[in-house]
Amino acid sequence: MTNDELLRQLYDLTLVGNGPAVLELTTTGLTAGLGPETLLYEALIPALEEVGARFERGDFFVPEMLIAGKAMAGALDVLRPLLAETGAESIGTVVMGTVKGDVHDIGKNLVNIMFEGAGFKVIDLGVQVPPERFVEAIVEHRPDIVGFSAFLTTTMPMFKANINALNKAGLRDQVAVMVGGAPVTQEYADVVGADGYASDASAAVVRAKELIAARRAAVSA
Ligand code: B1M
Repeated sequence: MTNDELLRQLYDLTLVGNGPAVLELTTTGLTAGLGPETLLYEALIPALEEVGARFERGDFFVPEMLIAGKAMAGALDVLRPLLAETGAESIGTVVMGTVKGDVHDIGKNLVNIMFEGAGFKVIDLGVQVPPERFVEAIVEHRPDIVGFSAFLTTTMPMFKANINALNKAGLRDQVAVMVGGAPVTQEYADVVGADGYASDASAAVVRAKELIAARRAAVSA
């Protein structure tokens, strides 16, 4: 099988949510010398995008989305140590969570993996995280950044609710707020008063480093 055929098969099998075969093909791809990023960005993520498109058209329903998501999550478990390979000292701490009312976590987990790979310490609060839980975690861990993920237009307003909770707790100026998730835009991030936005996991690392550098420069000025 050529690499192109392998990627095509991985895409097709993720699309139909064949978890065991996705796992096997991910391992085969790595053995054949394909990089973890290639498997992610040229097969796994495009397959989930197509799942979303089919769901919107009414060709797929929630169970199909669920099994495709599970297949992708299984592959991520295999790719995680390779994507997060780093000997670097911690360059900052990030508290991350998917906002209240939202159970999507694949995108958040991928951002966490890339953060860890870049040398951040990540405290993952999981999904459906209420504002008060973010507040508690900030008090406990004193992170440089708190990251909110939202994947539904109906849960994006939780960004504002979370920021209000930080303001109320007197924590807003102690932490940089980053937001992201499929329906989120830079414009929306600006409207809710977030400090940073990124459209994908790699961009999230770049933006997080910029935010930390800016905060440290402000402190030492
Ligand atoms: Co849902 N779902 N889902 N779903 N699902 C979407 C998000 C949807 C776009 C599908 C569609 O209609 N095209 C749609 C939302 C529409 C909208 O609001 N605009 C949708 C819907 C409607 C729903 C339900 C309401 C369906 C229903 O029940 N009728 C329901 C909601 C449940 C809830 O949360 N309350 C639901 C449920 C589910 C499943 C549970 C079945 C499953 C989730 C499994 C899981 O996550 N464990 C699921 C799935 C799999 C999807 C799709 C198909 C794939 C999501 C995914 O993992 N993408 C999705 C369609 C799509 O996204 N195209 C869809 C791959 C992932 C790598 O990308 O999540 O964008 P992404 O993450 C990126 C960036 O967003 C960014 O970096 C990540 C990595 O590059 N990023 C950040 C993320 N967080 C960041 C934080 C940052 C910075 C960047 O800083 C802090």
